[in-house]
Amino acid sequence: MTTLIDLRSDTVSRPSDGMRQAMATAEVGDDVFGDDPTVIELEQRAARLIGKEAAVYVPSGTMANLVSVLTHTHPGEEILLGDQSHIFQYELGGAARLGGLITRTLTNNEDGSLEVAAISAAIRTENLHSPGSTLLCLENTHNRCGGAAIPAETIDELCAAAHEHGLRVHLDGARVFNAAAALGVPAARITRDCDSVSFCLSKGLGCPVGSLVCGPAEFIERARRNRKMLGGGMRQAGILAAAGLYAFEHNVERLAEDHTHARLLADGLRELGPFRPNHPQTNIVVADVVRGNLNDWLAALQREGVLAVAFGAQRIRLVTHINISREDVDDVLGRVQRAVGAVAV
Ligand code: TLP
Repeated sequence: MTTLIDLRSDTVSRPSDGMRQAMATAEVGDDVFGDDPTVIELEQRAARLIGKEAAVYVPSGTMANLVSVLTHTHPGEEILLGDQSHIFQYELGGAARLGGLITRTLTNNEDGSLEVAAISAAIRTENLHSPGSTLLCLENTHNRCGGAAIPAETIDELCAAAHEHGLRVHLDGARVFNAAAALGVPAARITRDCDSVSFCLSKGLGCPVGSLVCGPAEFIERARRNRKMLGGGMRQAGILAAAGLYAFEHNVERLAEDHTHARLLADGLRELGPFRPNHPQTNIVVADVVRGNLNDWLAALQREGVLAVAFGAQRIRLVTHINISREDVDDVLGRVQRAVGAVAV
């Protein structure tokens, strides 16, 4: 029987035995009362790693972004964000629906960055007719831009452009530790000039659940109220937070392996012919299907036991993660080669 190789996302990664053990033995309290020692420790360590004063633990990356956006803004204001950003593409318009915000998109460059000139041109000052722009949202690594790792200096420049006009900056750093590994700098260097940062434990770091919002202590206190309002206050959450502490110890250093695997996968796919893959900097391979139809490919791959997702009209995404070995990559390429025969190309 062929084993399933699941490359739909790094979110599919399963907690290891060691992580489950850490969870099973975690000390807990009631985190809404603020007395779960494991959550407190996770938040303190997260804040230190990201280089901010404080952090708050939330159930998901989507909630982390929404809590951050709500905490920075007031209804009726305008936020600027990339047209390929996760907040704009995949978060169901939460900023507009729950925050009463205008979401104004700027074109993302292929490397996930934005143009400084486009930011300056888009910023509006509040007056009788116009809403004021108050927040810029960035993303690093950039998911829809093929997991691009945006250099710290570029983030600095974008932050400076926003700060010059009084806007604050939120970084969706769901995969910021992948960016740090790819760029060879500490995560805190990348996030240095951002006012708030969210990152996920449940992706490359291999936890079953959880994200953190990091920022100044006063901001995080207000963020806690928004988390509660959204229903994200959890009780004996130390059971979950223990997975995060385990991941900081065991699963950060190894992220570079996932990046090597993604590069090997992209190189192999390129040689096969029907795909035009990116040159992945991190763990996300996006490949344009240049021969055959996307849905036929997804079905043929599934028959071979390889799971991937559609990422555009003729684009496929495959993500490497902690449960994908070097042998799995070779296996995937063999299976894709077999699928070539099944798809009319
Ligand atoms: N991304 C998921 C899908 O929603 C596309 C994935 O499989 O990549 N920011 C970024 C940059 C993300 O990629 C994601 C998840 C989130 C935020 C949201 O995180 P969750 O899924 O925990 O709400």
